[in-house]
Amino acid sequence: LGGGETRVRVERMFGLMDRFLKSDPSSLQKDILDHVEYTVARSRFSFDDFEAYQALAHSVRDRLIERWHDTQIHFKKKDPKRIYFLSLEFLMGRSLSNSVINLGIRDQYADALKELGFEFEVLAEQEGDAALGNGGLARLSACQMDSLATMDYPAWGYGLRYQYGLFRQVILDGYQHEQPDYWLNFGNPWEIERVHVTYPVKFYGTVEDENFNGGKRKVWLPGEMVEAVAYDNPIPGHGTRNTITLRLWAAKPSDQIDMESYNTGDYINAVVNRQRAETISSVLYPDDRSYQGKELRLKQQYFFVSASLQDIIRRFKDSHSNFDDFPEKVALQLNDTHPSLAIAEVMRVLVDEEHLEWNRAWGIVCKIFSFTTHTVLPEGLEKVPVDLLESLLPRHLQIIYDINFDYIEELKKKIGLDYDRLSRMSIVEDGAVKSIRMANLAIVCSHTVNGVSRVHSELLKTRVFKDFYELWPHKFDYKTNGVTQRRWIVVSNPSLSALISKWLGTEAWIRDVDLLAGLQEQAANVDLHEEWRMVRKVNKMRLAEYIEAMSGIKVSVSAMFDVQIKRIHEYKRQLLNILGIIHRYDCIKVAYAILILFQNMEKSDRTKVVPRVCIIGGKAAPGYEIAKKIIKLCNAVAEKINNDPDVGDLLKLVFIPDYNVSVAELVIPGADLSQHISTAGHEASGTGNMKFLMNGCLLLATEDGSTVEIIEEIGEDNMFLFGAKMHEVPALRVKGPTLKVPLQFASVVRMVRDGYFGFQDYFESLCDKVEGGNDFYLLGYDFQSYLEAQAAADKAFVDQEKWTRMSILSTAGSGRFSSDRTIEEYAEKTWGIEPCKCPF
Ligand code: F58
Repeated sequence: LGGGETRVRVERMFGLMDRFLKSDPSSLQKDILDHVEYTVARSRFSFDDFEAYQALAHSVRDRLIERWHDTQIHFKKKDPKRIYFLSLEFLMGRSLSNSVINLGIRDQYADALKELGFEFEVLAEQEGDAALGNGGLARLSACQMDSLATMDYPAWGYGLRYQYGLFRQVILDGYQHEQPDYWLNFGNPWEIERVHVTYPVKFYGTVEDENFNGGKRKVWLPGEMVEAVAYDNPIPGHGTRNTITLRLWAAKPSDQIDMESYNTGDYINAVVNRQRAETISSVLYPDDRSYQGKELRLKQQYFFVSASLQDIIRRFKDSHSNFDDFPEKVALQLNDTHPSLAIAEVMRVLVDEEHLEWNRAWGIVCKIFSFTTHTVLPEGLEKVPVDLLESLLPRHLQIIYDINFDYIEELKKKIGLDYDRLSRMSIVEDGAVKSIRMANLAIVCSHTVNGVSRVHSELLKTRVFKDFYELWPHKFDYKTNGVTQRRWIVVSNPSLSALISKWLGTEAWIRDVDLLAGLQEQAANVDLHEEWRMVRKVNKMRLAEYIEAMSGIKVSVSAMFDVQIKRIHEYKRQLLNILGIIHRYDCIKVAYAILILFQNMEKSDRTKVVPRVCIIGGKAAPGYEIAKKIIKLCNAVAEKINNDPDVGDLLKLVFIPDYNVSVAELVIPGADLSQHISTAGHEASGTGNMKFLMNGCLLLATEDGSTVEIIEEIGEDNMFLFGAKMHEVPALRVKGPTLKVPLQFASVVRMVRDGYFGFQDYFESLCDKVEGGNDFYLLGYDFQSYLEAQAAADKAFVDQEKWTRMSILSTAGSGRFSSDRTIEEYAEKTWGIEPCKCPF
């Protein structure tokens, strides 16, 4: 406390405030109604569901802010080493249910709302998704934030507040169309705009030499300046008061530039130019395959990196004056290569602005960065054209060249003058277009290079980054991905969650997911079986209602719900799934023909067909033609099958449009079988498989990515495996055109080629991709074993007791795939941080 006057003021403030907001029903009701009246500005006697949602969200936000303040004060007081998680993408989905569950006040809110005449679930449906990311990498970041908060780690997430998130997918005549996702249209109650937390970010210009302390130093004279404004999103932990920050930056015009134009009278142009600044954070790039050297994308990367580092360094300098302590207090995690300009930026700040000597700055940089890569595809590795970097960030290019020079000199000492290898390992690529290899930069400057599953790490070590592994084996590690059971069981599958707690006799598994293993002992218990099936049926009914509302297709809940939901990629092989469905359809048709011919049910296989509802969902990158054709084929096949009276309930195919986090929350609990069928050696990890597993869905899968580790946990008897193994794939590709392909494969592809599903010309190139020696992803080769795995799934499904046991064992074996485990490994092995629990 300061002087007497301050003391009086503080005492008065304490006297006025309740320590914490209360959470009994009438306090909650009062809060909600106050927000209706004063925040939403509607009469408390007349407001609709959406307005009720807004008021509810604001009342939850108040409680979040309270905890968030306490946490930040606590972190500040304790000053622990912090982890700063830099990611260009976060796929958060909805916040309401997750927040009230983590805060432990969901039931109180539900009761309070009931008395006001509202259903919590109905209001929760009003919320749109925050979709600031493309796919797996982005959703992983969101899961990891939940775990960081729950496990009390002193963590900050940093990213970009895109005005348009991932495009909305609209299906017209079976084709994908993209529409902008203006998710901020109706306001966003989950963020807090920090108008005073702003930093200038510089671009373009020139670098000059300036006299300094008897020597020279570099000075960057920027040509453009933009302001970064912070938007804080509190992330509550479960069962703890700790609430951490996801800080997203929005670009605003800077007042420091363009004043000249105002003064010279070019008012209109000055205003128009200012709007250019905002485009930096306007839109998320929707391509999750390859990196295109686009200037705006590079601007986005630097914008968020520069603002985040100014913030991080400012926080460090608040309580430290010596940069040698920086690695004791700061760990910087690079989520893929997108934020790797941070390396050059830290060097620039330390050398040019803080005037540290180069080698001292370099010593610090080498201790603070860790890097995780999420892909095995060489086209996923970013390369930034030197020309582009030179114009946008001239000083950073110099720094990268200097880093590269020192590093190559050291490398020569270690490996000699092996010029091929030196050139492969160089940060600078001398090709037709001279470029900076961002992955090489990240590897050289990070103390740890992580893969996202064991086999991914092996691929990195033996193929993608082989040269680096041989040089620095100690840098390479992996942390198998995980997902948060809070969102993927507790929020999205409340009935299963209650059932698990009942049978385990505790809710402790929500924070300690290894306890799920306790279900193994009960896997044969008939009472559990009955309740388990009941829960699954209710979830299937919920999904069936959604399907009917969305597509008009009625599906039977006694059929097997077979799901493949993920981004559309050739390597993920949705096409294999569709061709398998065509084969199934053909078999049903043949069985029907026999039935008609012989008028004899016995002779026909029709009675043996296990009814299926096949569900496919996912977005294709807007420029990815083949992926778009796969979506169209799915819809064309669906049209044919669903309207064929010979088929009836035996087979339905549904394409779920606009797949996103909320849709996943609905679909996953209702799935019996889910497909993870990438060509072996292509999926770095996969995390969808983990979500399905937690929900007791059986997996039909190839031995790829994290599936290999799932097999070790639950055993291959509890899933349906097929396909070429990773080590076989290269040789199979070499054999290419001479590979023997089953007749059934040729026959289903022929049906597509011959126009059985229409659009003959349009599908031709799709068929060409899997025939005539072009079958890079080995659909033809794997087709036979795929059908066999499908047949095994059918057989198991008929035996409901067996199926239920497998389902229980899936959930029971899912403990290892929690992001809590992943984060603990990162914290201990990579970041060197410890929990810092808020005591209140
Ligand atoms: C995904 N990668 C992986 N984007 O495909 C998936 O196996 C993994 O489970 C997930 O990350 C989380 O680790 C992903 O979403 C990319 O890998 C981008 C590809 C294009 C260049 C930048 C990375």
